[in-house]
Formats: sequence, structure tokens, C-alpha cells
Amino acid sequence: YEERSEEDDVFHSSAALSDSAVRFNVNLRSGESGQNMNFVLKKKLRVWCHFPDTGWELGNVQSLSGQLANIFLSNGKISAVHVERLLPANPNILDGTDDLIQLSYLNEPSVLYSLKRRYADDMIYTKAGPVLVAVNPLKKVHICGSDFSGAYQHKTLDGPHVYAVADAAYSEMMRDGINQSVIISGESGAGKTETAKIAMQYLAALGGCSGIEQRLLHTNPILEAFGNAKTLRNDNASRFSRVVQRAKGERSYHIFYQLCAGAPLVLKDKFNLKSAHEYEYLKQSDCISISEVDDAQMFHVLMEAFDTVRICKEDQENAFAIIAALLWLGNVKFEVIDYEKHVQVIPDDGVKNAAKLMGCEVDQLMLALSTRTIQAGVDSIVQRLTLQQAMDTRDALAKSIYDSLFEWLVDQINISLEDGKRRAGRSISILDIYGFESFHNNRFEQFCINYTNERLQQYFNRHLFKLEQEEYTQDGIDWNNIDFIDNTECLNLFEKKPLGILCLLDEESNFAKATDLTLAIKFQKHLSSNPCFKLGMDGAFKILHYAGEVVYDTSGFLEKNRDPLYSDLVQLLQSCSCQLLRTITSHILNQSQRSTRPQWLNGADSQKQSVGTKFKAQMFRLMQRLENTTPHFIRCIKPNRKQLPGMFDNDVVLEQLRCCGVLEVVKISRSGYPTRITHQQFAERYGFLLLDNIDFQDPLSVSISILHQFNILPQMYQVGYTKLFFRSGQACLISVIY
Ligand code: AD9
Ligand code: MG
Repeated sequence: YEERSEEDDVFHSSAALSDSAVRFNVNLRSGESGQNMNFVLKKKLRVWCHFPDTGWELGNVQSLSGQLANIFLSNGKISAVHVERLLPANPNILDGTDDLIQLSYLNEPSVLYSLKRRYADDMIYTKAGPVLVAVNPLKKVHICGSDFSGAYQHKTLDGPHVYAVADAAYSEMMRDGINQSVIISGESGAGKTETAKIAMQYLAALGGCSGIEQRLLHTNPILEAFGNAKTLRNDNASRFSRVVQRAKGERSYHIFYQLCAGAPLVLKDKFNLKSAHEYEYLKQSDCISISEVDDAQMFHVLMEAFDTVRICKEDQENAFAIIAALLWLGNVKFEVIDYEKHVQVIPDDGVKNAAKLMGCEVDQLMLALSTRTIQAGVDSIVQRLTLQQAMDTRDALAKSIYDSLFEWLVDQINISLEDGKRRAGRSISILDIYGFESFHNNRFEQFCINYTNERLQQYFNRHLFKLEQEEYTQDGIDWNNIDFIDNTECLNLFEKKPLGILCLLDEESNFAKATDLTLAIKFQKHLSSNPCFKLGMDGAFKILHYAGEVVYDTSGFLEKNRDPLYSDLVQLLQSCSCQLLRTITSHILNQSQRSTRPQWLNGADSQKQSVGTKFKAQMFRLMQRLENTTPHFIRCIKPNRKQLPGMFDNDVVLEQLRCCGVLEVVKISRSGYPTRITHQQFAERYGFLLLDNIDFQDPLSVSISILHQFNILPQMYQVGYTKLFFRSGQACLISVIY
């Protein structure tokens, strides 16, 4: 820090109450993002003081004495604080500003304070330059509905809102003829799915009430019943792969409980349906109900949605029958029959009801679940399964059927929405995915979820930091790069060939004798040099994600990645009399005929791509789709970890703001040049306004002359090699010139 020399005396005396000022160049590292802040510290200045125990507190400078400042805190106390623990606060007039780029001082406490102030008044949306920040209210707030959407549509309201984002996407699509996307990100429970629904409501309202829009909205209860589940972080989490197993206190997909609770008597009789407590797949995690959620009522909502979306009654009933079959499948038990722990299926209600609902003979199902046929040349050998193998086989069958059912449902919804017409044209995509998760115990599911979030963060960084700054430097304008947390290294850890986690996992999955331990050893051997990887205890490993460190337990990784479905089962599925089951699983047969799997898995086994590889391919397709759109970003923030309304936990919020680089986004948009136009276009559009009748040859000179003629302040633009770059807000300046 640098003191003004002529005022030395004043500072070093105890004469604290001077009006003098001192310029500080504070580099305060609070957590991840260091904050260089150049400001003049003087009496009465509103400042943020950092206390190690309580965090940031607001106060006013009362006096200065050397490196210490006496601060009159907002709680009435006076405290002597080292100058390095101070940051300038914004004048009250900026309290609750709706765009963070307005803040005179951009630092973490100021951003946090702004969000908190607004949140206290139920203003959950705030702009951070081009990004909309949405803090989850965890209660009903009256800022949505037709009055509000109408007001945004007619531009009588224009404050930050999901409606404004959806409206911008729509207008840009119409204006530029380019596909748009609304990309919603945030941790699990941060409010992505609710936000996506609000965006959909707005777009549906724009389209009117002519049918398809309403049908589109009704797809939500269906997708949520089959795609969402209660987790420890969110009662309605968008999740996957949890049909057969999950952590204590979590639930499987809502549909299972809804069916048990709400199915009409006819269906209950037909499926021999019991209460959810009686099914192993449901009761194993000690959580059957969700407080304040009535599963029976939700089942009725679901049936109504099915009707609205025009899924026919027969398909609905067949889908429910498959759900019931899965519940019974989970109750299939085995008994060990020899010293080698080979098993046979116990012929009880479980297997009988499952077979009946699937439409196959009980004996057939019993055989398929307890044996495997191996092809050895022209001969086939039937091998009995061990207990573990048999249970894995049963679970793989259940997962595979559920997965197929979900895909089929999505297809049906799409077919219904198409109304028999192929709708080609421009589109707005809304992306809502499962959010970043870190539990005490993290497994393959969390690994996949967090990998997805890492990819999405990369997309966010690329668009808001990389591409933006690259364009400045390429066009040769003055620009000091703004740092952001680049997660390329972490993505490399996952995706690098041949030594990234996904490749190594596939390689190990191909060895018959591989175990969780050999996998952990392989990781250690090849990944230790990556700074985002650390080996943990007992086969666990740590990944340093953009959103924090997560410890993963390798147990089950290999099995879940292979997810094998033996051909005995594929054939069984194809011979079932349940038509829907045959339809939805036919793709599994096709896959198994096409694929090339290693020798040891060959023979009669179904040969699918590994789960990790399939997942990565889906991720790449998704990114490719997004690349062809103009993105609009919404960052959802969780105000606390307890899912409680009205509780704004500074640390929890700050951590999320840091991880996703909100402060840096604001910095870039404040000092950056969001509006740009090529010299060519600018000259063509505005050249005729030039008073001097000089016959300029090059568009660059024309552009500069126009700017000079209209006295545009030099700090408002920069002239690049190919384009003019304007500061934020200068788009209107261009139209004023016009
Ligand atoms: V996950 O990654 O799918 O686990 P999301 O999707 O981010 O997660 P979700 O939208 O499901 O979270 O929100 C969690 C809960 O917060 C909801 O069930 C609501 O109870 C609550 N929530 C979220 N957004 C709003 C809102 N705009 N208004 C009221 C909300 N409540
Ligand atoms: Mg969700």
C-alpha cells in the first residue's frame, strides 16, 4: 500500500480524525479469487471489513492510524481493523441495484450484499451483465403468472427475470433467424428445473393457448414423474440410474411411489399392486414419502398430463404395467444350491408377478435370471450364476427396462407434440440438467453428473470469457485479460485419450479379472500427474472440480460402467407377450448385434457400449447442438444447504458465486465491448451521414470519421482491425446516430 507522502504526519500521529485520505492498493485474497482493489481510504468512507469469524461487515471509517482504521460498524460497535482487511462499499444509492455491472466497486462483499438485499425483498433475480442470477426463494414468490408474463411481453416491465431472458431469446431468434438456447446451471437444488418451467411458461404464453403450447407444459409432470426423485439435496431432483439402488434417505423415481399410492383399484388388482413398503427396490433406502407431497394426488396429475399430451390410455396402462413389473422384479429372491454359491430363483410372488406382467413364462424368467448361456464354437454351454451375478443380472434387467421405457416416453411426447407434422425451423432450446453433487459417499452416478456439470462450465467459460477475450486480442484492441478459473485441466482428466479416466475405466472394464482395487491402481499409475486428481484412501480418488473437491468411491464403477445385459435376457425380452416391452427394448437387441466387445464378453453376451462412453458421446452431441445456438445463461444459486426459505447463508452463496465466476463475468461485461460491428457494415450503414464529402477508400477510415463527427467519447469504443467495439449500452448510441 502506498501512502501520500505529504500527509504522512497526519497518519502516523494518533490524530485519527483527520479528513485526509490514503490510497490503498489492496490485494486481499479471500478464498479463491484475489481482489485487486484500488481505492482511496478516507474518513466516513463506507467500507466492508473482513473478520475471520463472522465474515464481511459493513461500516464507516471513523479514523485512520497507520495500518489500522477505526471502523464504526453497522451494529453500533467500533473496531480497529487492519487496512488490508478493508474493501470499499458502494454508496447506499446502489443498494439493491438490479444489474451488478452498475456497482461502482466490484468486490465479493458488494456483490453478495446486493443479492442479499434483493433476496430479502423477494427480488430473486439480478443481472450479472449478460448472465441472469436466480437465487432460489424456496417458497412461493409472486413474480410469475400471466400478469407478469404479459407485462414482459408488452415491455411494460423490463427488470431482471426469467421472462426477460426467454423474451430476449425469442426476439433474437425472430430478428436474426438463429436458433437460441437458454442454459440453466447451478448445484443440485438450486432451482434449475423450476426456472426451466418458468421459461417454458413464458414461451408457451407467447405462442398463445392454441393447444400445442399447453401440451408442452403438461409434459412436465410426466418427465418429472419418470425422471425425478428425492435426493438428500433436493426433494424433486432431476436424476438418473437409481432404480435398483441409492443412498439412505433418498427415493427412486416418483412414478413408483405414485403408482403404488394412486393407481385406481382396477389397476391395483390387475398388477397385484401392494403398498410401496412391500417392494425391495423402494424400501431399501428407508424413505418412502416426501413431506408435503401427496403421491396419490400426483398420480392423478400425471394421468391428466398423459391425457393432455395425448398418450393413449392403452399406452398409459402398459407403461404402468411395466413399472409394476419392475417393482416385482426387485422382489425376486435367490437361494444358494451348491458349494460354489450357484443359485436358483425362489418361485414366490416376486418372480410370478414379474413374469405375468412382462408376459413370459415363470420358468423362463427364473432360468434367465439364474443362468447364462455361453457360446463356445458351435456348442453352447449353460452356466449357473452365483448369488452376486444373479442379483446383478436382475438389477441390470430392471435398469435396462426402465431406461428403455423413459426413452420411449420421450419419443411418444415428441411424436404427440409434432401433431403429425415435421416441425423444421428455428428453435429455442432450454437446457436443464442434474446439478453438481457432493455427498459423503460419491459413486459412479455422481461421477457422471459432475462430469456433465464440468462440461457445461467449460461451455460457460468459453462463451463468456475465452471467445470474448480472444476476439479482442485478435482484433488488436487494448485489453487486459481478466482471469477466470479455467477447467480445461479437469476435463482433460476425464476425456483425454488414452489416459483419461473414461478411457482407463473402459480399458479396465474389458478385463474379466479387474476389480475396484486394480482400477484404483490404474488410476494412480496414470493420473497422478494431473493437478485435478488425487488418490484417496481405500480405492477412493479425489477430483478437484470447478465447484469443489469431491471424493469418489471406486466400488461399483466397473460394474456400472459395463452394465452388461446377457443375451439370454435380451432374447427373453423379445419373446414376451407384452407388446410395449418388446417395442421399447428392441433397440437393445440391435445394439447387441452391432457392437464389438472384447473376447471374454463375447459369445452369447449382449455387447453394448460402456455407460461412460455412451455418456461422453451424449455430452458431445449436446455441446455440438448448443454450439449452433446463441446462448442465454441463467445461474441458479442455492441460498442455504438446508432447503429453508428466508435464509441467506453468505458462505454458501459466495462459494457458488466464486465457482461459477459471477464476479469475473461482471468485470468482463463492465470493461468489455459487448456490441461490435464490422467496419464494412458500419460504413455501409452510416457512411451517408458524413458531412465531409471525402471519398474514403476504406471502411475503417469511414468508421473513424463517423465516430469523430458525432463526438463519440473515445472511452466508449475501440477500433479493431476488422471491427468497431462498443461498450455496454452503446448499442442505443448507434441507433441515435442513425
Ligand atoms: V437438481 O440438480 O435437478 O437436483 P434443481 O433442478 O436445480 O436441482 P429444483 O428446480 O428442483 O432444483 O428446485 C428445488 C426446489 O426449490 C423446488 O422443488 C422448489 O421447492 C424450490 N424452488 C426452486 N425454484 C423456485 C422458485 N422459482 N420458486 C419457488 C422454488 N420455489
Ligand atoms: Mg432439476
